[in-house]
This record gives sequence, structure tokens and C-alpha cells, in this order.
Amino acid sequence: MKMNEKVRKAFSTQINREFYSAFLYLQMSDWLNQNSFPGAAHWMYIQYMEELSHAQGLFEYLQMRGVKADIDRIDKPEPETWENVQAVFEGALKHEQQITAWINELVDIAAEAGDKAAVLFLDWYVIEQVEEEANQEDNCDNVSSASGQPGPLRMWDKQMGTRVFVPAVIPYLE
Ligand code: OFO
Repeated sequence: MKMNEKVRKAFSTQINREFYSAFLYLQMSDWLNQNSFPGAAHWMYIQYMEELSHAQGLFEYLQMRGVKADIDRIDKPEPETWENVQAVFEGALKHEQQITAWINELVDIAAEAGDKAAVLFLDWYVIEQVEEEANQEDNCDNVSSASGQPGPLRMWDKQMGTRVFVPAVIPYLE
């Protein structure tokens, strides 16, 4: 089934947004490292890798459908600096909420075009966003309860450093 042009463009835009997410988290990882949170920096670096895999999954799907992916410039991630560690994770949560809204829009565009295959493929991304938001909510809660207390903050950072990268297995990709 040939992909509708509007759906193809919307997928391409989302690829760019996922790369933007990766760059934003890479920038957050750098800030965390510069501000003596090596564990949280590691956690954010793994998040950067996850975002790359989200972008790659969408790209591979367009390849599978035999249509062009529009590869565009990635905007500079903003902001470049944060007031404190809590602000970093609040920013990440806000960003994930925006990504969820964009994924839902993408599903609506595919559904309006009657592209059931694309809607089915995007199911994984819809569910993934539930996890993405939940992770960032947990991070916000944990950093907030440790905030201002050097001991608990250090323990939290150490715990963040134990995150292991598990490559995403996105269904329907060959
Ligand atoms: Fe790709 O989910 Fe986060 O942004």
C-alpha cells in the first residue's frame, strides 16, 4: 500500500523530533556531568541512545514502505543550562509530554488517511510514551525528595548510574 504524502511527511517530522530529543538529552547529560551528577549524566546518556533508536525505527519504517524520509537539520537543543538538577528532570518530563502529544497527532494523521498499517506500527510508540513519561515523573519525584540533602542526593545519583541500555525491539521492522 502506497503511503499517503501527508503521512510520509508527518513520519519524517517525527524522525527529526526524535533526533532533537536525543540531542536535548545529550545536552542534559553534559550539564549533569559538569555539575557533578555522573550517575544522572549516565542515565541521560542512555536516554539519548534510546531516542536515537526511536528515530531509527521511524526511518526504517519509511524504508520498509518504500518512501522517502525527509532528512532535515536538527535544531539546537534549548535550553543549554539549568538552574539545578531538578529543573533538568522537570524539563525532560515536559519534553516527553510534548512528544506524547506529537505521537498522538501522528496516529491521528495516519488514521485519517486510512493507513491502518501505520497506525498499527505506531502502537509501540504510543505505549513507549507511557513509559517515557512515567520514567521522567519518577525521576522528578525522586530528585525532589532528595533535593537539598547532600547524602540522599548522592545516593540517588549513584542509583541513576546503574541504568543499563536495552536496545528497543520495535515490532514489524524486519
Ligand atoms: Fe522518543 O520518546 Fe522520548 O522523546
